[in-house]
Amino acid sequence: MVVASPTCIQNEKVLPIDLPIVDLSAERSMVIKQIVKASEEFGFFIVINHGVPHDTIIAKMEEASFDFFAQPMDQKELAMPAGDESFGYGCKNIGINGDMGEVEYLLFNATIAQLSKTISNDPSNLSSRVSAYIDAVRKLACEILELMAEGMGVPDTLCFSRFIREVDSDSILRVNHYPHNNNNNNNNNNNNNNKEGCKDGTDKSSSYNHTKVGFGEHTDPQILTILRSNDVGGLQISLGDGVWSPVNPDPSAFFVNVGDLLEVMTNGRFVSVRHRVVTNSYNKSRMSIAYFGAPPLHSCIVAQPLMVTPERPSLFRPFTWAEYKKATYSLRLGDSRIDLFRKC
Ligand code: GA4
Repeated sequence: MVVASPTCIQNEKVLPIDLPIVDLSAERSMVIKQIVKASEEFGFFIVINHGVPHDTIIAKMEEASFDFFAQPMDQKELAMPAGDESFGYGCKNIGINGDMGEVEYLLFNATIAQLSKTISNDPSNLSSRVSAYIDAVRKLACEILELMAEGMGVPDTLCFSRFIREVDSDSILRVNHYPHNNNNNNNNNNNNNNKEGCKDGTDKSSSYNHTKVGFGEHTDPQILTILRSNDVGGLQISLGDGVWSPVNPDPSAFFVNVGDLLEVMTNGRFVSVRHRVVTNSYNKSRMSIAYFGAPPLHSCIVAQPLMVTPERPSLFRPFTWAEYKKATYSLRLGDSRIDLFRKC
């Protein structure tokens, strides 16, 4: 439901709307209906009463992440990717094709065995907190994917979640730290005591004094994303035609994005949501943690047979996740990858 008229930010329309909220503790058949409706309409919904423990999992992960980003740059740089690796610390550069954002981040391979390699200097025991966090959000992602399959009437309700349950699933965890946008740099957030900018020749204190893109618009290539942030906003989802809806921050909730692969597996019934993060005018950093549930590299991605009918023939050609991932990394952040796999 529309609650406000559009306002212009950087020549684009921002239209706050009520985004779907799903209470996972509510009656099952209602939860299923809400999830399916939201995935078809927006490819996005907010999950509350999700069962992931706050104190032992979420708060510990967030605390260790803030500790990591608060370190001096030379310490953070020890976690920069080596060689062909893409996991580890990054600052402003997103991907390998020149995309930039007002963000620093940590990327983890969500395969447990890989975690300890990412961070060698790990004073706050970040790696073990990451493992516990991944375990919890993977379970949540599986639960949601199984509810989705049930809601679509698919007899094999594990048809989507099976991919991310595999031990060699190519899932990723990303921790994004968006330094705040105010220019007096008074650091009233204790967790943001890193005064050193990224080593790209820019001065962070002067480059953060007006709204900028924190993480440019894109869809997530994987199956499902489970995102959580602190109480600082910035996330916006696309409503189409250049209109964006801000997502109110809610640290007690998870934000769920349908990814490209789920759009393909539902033969276009669920939509992969375009989203972005803009820098905020809060006097505090935004910290978001995103789990991207992906299949193993060799998995063949094809629409569920039930979703292909004479009236709705299959929209995409079959492909492997490895093929899709290769296409993803050959393109810019905002490019549409899914279109490359559409049947003519
Ligand atoms: C967007 C979603 C995830 O953050 C990510 C990103 C990845 C990266 O940062 O390395 C990509 C981007 C994301 C899609 C297009 C390519 C690859 C940056 C980029 C320009 C980790 C992912 O899987 O795809």
